[in-house]
Amino acid sequence: MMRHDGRQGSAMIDLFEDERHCLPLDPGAALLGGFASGIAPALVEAIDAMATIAPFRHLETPGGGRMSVAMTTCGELGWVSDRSGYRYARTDPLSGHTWPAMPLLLRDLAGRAAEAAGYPDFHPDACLINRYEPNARLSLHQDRDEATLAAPIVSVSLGVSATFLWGGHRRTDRPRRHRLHHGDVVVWGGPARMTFHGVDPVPADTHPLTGPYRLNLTFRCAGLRRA
Ligand code: MD3
Ligand code: FE
Repeated sequence: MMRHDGRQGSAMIDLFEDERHCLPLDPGAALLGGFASGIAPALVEAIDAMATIAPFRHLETPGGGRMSVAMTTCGELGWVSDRSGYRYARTDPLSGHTWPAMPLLLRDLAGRAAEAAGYPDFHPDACLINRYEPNARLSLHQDRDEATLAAPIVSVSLGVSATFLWGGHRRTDRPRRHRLHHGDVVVWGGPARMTFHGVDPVPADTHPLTGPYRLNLTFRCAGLRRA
């Protein structure tokens, strides 16, 4: 298990024992290379099924633009936007119904990844699903609308590879870049939770499971949980 107190010791050695599979990106953040590869076909199938209930849509930005990334959600809370701003909502504004439930396969993956990165007891209530068509991008931002910033965010990449950017705690901190591939999982928590991050325009390419798309799942604790 990873530790996030920055202290040197034998636990820090453990963290490097399989560097290909658990690479610390920053204190609190870890890349689990290929962690989801084995279940990727089932994940893509689950996403397709959920998208028939809550279709992918290009959200409107508060400035009146249209996001190049198409999104949908599963879980109790979904991500919505309009001219008044972004927020989490219990129902899909397109249907008026609750979002599709988060399948056990997804919940279990998120819990196992968080645990492997040093965050046991991760119980997300929202899974945002991003779909990148060729040239779609996500500009540098922080994820700050979750009520529980103590919990990490777990991200799963599927399909076409993309270049992920992450900087520091200020927008102006020069971002570093790392290529994320099909099956890669990244966990961001603790001191890394408020890192500015984004995705460079996704290249025109095809993947056997997703065709022209890159899919990304982000698991979050968005709401205040009741005891
Ligand atoms: C670092 N998604 O949905 S995932 C998003 O690949 C989002 O679709 C990107 O940023 C994507 O908000 C990046 C990696 C990620 C997610 C959340 C983070 C990195 C993060 C939160 C804090 C710091
Ligand atoms: Fe984000």
